[in-house]
Amino acid sequence: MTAPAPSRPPLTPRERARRNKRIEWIWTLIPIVLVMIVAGISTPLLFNLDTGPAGFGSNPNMNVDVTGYQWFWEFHYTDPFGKELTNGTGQVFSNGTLWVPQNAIVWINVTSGDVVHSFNIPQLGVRIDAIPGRINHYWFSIPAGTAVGTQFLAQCTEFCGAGHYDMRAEIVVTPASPLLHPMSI
Ligand SMILES: [Cu+2]
Repeated sequence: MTAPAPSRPPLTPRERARRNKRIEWIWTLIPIVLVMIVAGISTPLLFNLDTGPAGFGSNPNMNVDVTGYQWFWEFHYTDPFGKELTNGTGQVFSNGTLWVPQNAIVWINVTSGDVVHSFNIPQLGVRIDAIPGRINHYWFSIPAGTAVGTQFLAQCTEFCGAGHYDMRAEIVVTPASPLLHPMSI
């Protein structure tokens, strides 16, 4: 018969408390540091949603009122001061096609004329609800290097009735222009 292996003497309450404290500090401080890193990265991006991307002031800006109807999208163009933009023939609205200059920051004010819709341009990362009686703001820009004439597809992503499947629009890239005449392609 062999003697049992000698076991370590049990920790005193004071030793146990000291060790617990060390691990408590470790698993408190590491998450705090991680949360601060995530917050530091994401906070400016959150503000960008409201103010536009950093350095956008050097680009021309345009506002587009986007209104969803059963079952089409209507676009109404203005400059940053509310002046209507036209193609020279007095046209300030377009249906089904949104003309966007290459270098513009496009601010969209999205609403609906009837039921709830949702304006979605998957390739540009745009998705925002169109709700009657409410205006939702968002912005997007055309990625650098995109050729004139490139088209992006927009579509309604909120089921809104029989014609929902065909409630699309094209975003067409026009030459960069400080004149902000988005329809004169
Ligand atoms: Cu719809």
